[in-house]
Amino acid sequence: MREAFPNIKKIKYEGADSRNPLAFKHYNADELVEGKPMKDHLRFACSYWHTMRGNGQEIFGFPTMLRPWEDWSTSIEMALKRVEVFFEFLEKVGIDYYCFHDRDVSPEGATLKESHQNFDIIAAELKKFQDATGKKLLWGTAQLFMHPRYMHGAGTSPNVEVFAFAAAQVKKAMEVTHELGGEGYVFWGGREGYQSLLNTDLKRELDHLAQFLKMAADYKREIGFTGQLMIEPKAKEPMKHQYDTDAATTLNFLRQYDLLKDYSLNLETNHAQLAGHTMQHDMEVAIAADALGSIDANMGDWQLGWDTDQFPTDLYITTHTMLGVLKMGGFTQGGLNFDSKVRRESFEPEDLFHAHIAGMDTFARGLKIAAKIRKDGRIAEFVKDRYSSWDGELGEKIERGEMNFRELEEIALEMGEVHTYKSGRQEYLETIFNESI
Ligand code: XUL
Ligand code: CO
Repeated sequence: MREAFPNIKKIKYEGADSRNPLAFKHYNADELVEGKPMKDHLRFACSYWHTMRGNGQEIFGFPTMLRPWEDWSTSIEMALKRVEVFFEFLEKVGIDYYCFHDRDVSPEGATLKESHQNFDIIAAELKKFQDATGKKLLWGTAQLFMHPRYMHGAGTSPNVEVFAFAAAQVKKAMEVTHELGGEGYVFWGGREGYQSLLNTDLKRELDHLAQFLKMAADYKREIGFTGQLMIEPKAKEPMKHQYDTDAATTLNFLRQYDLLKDYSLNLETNHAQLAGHTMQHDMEVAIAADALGSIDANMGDWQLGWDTDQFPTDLYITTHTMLGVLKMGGFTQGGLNFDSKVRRESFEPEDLFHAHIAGMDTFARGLKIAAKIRKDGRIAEFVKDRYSSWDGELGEKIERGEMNFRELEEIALEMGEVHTYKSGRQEYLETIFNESI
């Protein structure tokens, strides 16, 4: 096949002064930050669904994307051709990892058996290209939300036959992910929620979802898959309410059903926003529970109430995100997956490059700024000092669980009043943050 992007060569790092639109200004893969190459901190991944399957269609508009290699069909031939185009893209943009849903890469057949067969053909092609290029699968997943059979949910469907069908689809997707050496497997429950509580037995649905996830973890062990299993929270869209609403809700669900030993979280920036949080908030919650597995890197629009999946170009967000990643000691099997799509108006193939370069450069800067903030140390020092009263004998005893209310009352009566307040200095800290940008 002739090249899909004939006018584009491999994207190179040219430094901050470059005016070449098809060059990195900040992402320099092998440059060391805190002693580790940028590429190993960031572990960028490209999502197959947006990059290869996004056509620009939305509720008020037909497809806009110009993709010269596409016939927009669901044929196996087209699915095979897309794999080749995708790896050319990964090579040229310099991204080492990718993520997919079963149905993004291979077409649904007339029966489940046929779908499995299609998937096997494409999986073999993906393997061939992975071996030839050294590109790797960050995570795989099953698409359990587009087909009409999943309109009422998959793991939470009121119809047990749908539950069985979904289980079979996940089983296969996990097998393929394992074959392709995937480092993770994600569950995003787009239909696992409700539109109306009038027709919903919430307790029963949650019990079923937990059973579903337990079986998945058992199967993972059975086939010797060593990738991490992750839940991706999202508050709403497509459903009015989704059970894995945010980091805290999902962690609570996992704890309640004793699943936390087998699952971590794949947090997405735009999803945190839909839950009314910042990404920084959801990351802190996940990191505190030692459960941050991976990140879907994108951003939303605070004026809109839906998932715009924009490429991350907001330096504050990428800096906060990388501060969190550095704080947890870096990714192990996770990474930064661009679950991001070009705007409908950015319809030319070249825009796929501009968009990924923008995201990669913004994250590279976020990483460098985060490292600078950490090296400066004033913010960390301030936080440490803010809690310094806890470092005395009383604080340590409380933290060790060696005090009770009676003893604390005695101490408080003796004190009469608290006299040691300190300012929170938020504005000062925000200024230090800005100084590093
Ligand atoms: C949808 C979303 C999904 C998951 C994978 O909002 O983020 O693409 O990342 O199913
Ligand atoms: Co996502």
